[in-house]
Amino acid sequence: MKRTLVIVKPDGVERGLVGEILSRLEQRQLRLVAADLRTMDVATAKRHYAEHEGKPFFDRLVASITSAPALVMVFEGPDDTWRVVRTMIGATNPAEAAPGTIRGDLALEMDANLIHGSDSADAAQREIAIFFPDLA
Ligand code: IDP
Ligand code: MG
Repeated sequence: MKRTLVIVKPDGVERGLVGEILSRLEQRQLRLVAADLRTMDVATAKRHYAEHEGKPFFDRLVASITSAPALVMVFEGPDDTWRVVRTMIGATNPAEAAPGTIRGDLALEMDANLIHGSDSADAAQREIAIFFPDLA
């Protein structure tokens, strides 16, 4: 799987970090193949985060990702591009994310960790199909 889904979440868009995040991914030589600034509806957010349904943070997560525009993108690179992007994003909890990663350099809180990246080849395929059915 050479493609992966990346979302600059509403907190990243609000903070004006779209340029910084895009720039890091592009400088890594990942290629932007689709992008859409959209306010996600609740049904789409629940579908996207289906694996987390029932967890204590689920409702807050859905509320947050649907609260304002997010930049939904597809990036393309070598095999397992999802893994390259995940490494660049850093740990889910920004307080524990390594320096040099997007979260480790730009975020501090779990509820405002800026960015989503698919966490497997299957997830990449599934998530791209949700947001960009024409690419699937
Ligand atoms: P990921 O974004 O690094 O893939 P996931 O475990 O898939 O992390 O969780 C999705 C999102 O849900 C996280 O990015 C974060 O915003 C939120 N989240 C995950 N775990 C927690 C938690 O324990 N408390 C609060 N929010 C969480
Ligand atoms: Mg995840």
